[in-house]
Amino acid sequence: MQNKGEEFKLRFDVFEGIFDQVRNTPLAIISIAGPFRKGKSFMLNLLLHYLMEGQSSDVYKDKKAKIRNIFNWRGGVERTTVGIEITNKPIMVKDKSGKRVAVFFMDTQGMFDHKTTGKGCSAIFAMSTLLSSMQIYNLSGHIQEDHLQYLEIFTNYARYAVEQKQHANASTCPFQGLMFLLRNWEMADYDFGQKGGVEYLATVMEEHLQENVSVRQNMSNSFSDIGCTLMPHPGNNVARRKTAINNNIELSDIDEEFLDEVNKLAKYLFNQESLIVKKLDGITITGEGLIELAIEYAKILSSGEVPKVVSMLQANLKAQFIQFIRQLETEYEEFMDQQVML
Ligand SMILES: Nc1nc2c(ncn2[C@@H]2O[C@H](COP(=O)(O)OP(=O)(O)OP(=O)(O)O)[C@@H](O)[C@H]2O)c(=O)[nH]1
Ligand SMILES: [Mg+2]
Repeated sequence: MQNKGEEFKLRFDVFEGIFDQVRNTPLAIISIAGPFRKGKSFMLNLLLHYLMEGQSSDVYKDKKAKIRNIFNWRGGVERTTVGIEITNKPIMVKDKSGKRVAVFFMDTQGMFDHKTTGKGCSAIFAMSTLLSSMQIYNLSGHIQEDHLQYLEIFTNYARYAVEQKQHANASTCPFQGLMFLLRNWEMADYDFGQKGGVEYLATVMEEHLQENVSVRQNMSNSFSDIGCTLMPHPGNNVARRKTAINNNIELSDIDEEFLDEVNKLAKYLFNQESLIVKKLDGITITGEGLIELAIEYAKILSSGEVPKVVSMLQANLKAQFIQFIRQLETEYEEFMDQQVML
């Protein structure tokens, strides 16, 4: 998907060419999204390394091994990834029942990059959520309430597209995996990895303030499998690198502790037991199905009818206004019921 100002255009020829190779094969599509300049592309390259080097626990042990720059990454403040990029060749893994599944990776333009509008950010997040089986929400530090509020706005954008196509069934979540990936985790009260992440996420989800409840409900109603992983800092050889684009990095440049957690995350994402295969309404989607979905969704998201998200402040004001009107309606109905009973 290419970025033309705030408009995003699906390069249909490229998309079809990629998924035509796996027309009848189930898919696992790993997407990463979140604020710009937070190591998204770098992480995808490390996860790809796991699959390309044979999926063993030793893939991060050969310190001289270079990490391929499949997705461009670099240091500095300027945004790097633009639009949505997808790997053009499938990597085959097996699901629980031993069936072949084609894995693809999807990198996205970082949000809030000074050059993209609210609508543009929403379209990217929505499209990558719609097409993936696992959306990694990449954030630095801990989860703040505004991270969840943005997630709700962007997810609603994606839900809108699904609902337009009547793919949403009230009893099922339209989307599958959502993994909060918290980079540079420093808080000593939760351990790195998924165990600490899930415990920490449980405390975040516990919020009972009325204003914050709907954000959490919306998340649980949208994604069927929500997880969280706490990542250590990768070390200054990575973080302070003033790389030119495409400069190779060796495993020896990356902190051991960080690589251990990447290894665990990769195992979780691609292991037969926990692999999430792309489904919609409970039906497995193959390459052919994904091509059709992409065309439909691209049409909906680029049509003028999509609700316009200008800024979170405006969206919040609108949500509060709707809440206020609903409250008035309830009060009015209660009042009328009492009048009838009198
Ligand atoms: N502190 C820190 N830096 C990281 C981490 N992972 C990668 N980096 C560095 O962050 C910088 C940006 O990495 P990218 O992978 O290009 O980040 P991105 O999120 O894809 O950036 P955009 O495409 O511009 O949104 C690079 O210098 C990386 O070396 C991390 O976990 N912590
Ligand atoms: Mg990037």
